[in-house]
Amino acid sequence: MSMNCCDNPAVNKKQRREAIGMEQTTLNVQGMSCGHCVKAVEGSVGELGGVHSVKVHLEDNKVDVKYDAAKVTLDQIKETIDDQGYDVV
Ligand SMILES: [Cu+2]
Repeated sequence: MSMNCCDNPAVNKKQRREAIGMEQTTLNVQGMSCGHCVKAVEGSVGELGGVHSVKVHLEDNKVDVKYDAAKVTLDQIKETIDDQGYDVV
């Protein structure tokens, strides 16, 4: 009888759960024009629980967000950007 000793089901299950929960999206955001805007958006969104990373592309009016969909919703992220005074298209 052979044992598959390296296949730890607990570890695999955890990895699978994390992979499923992590979402990546790119938002179109109007009104960002300088480094202050970048800091305002990245700072406020980055402070949300469940947001893994946020990156503003100023010249493209785009914001890349990686987040855990189990902890934060896309609507909450959009609302946070809106609260900073920018328009999510
Ligand atoms: Cu600015």
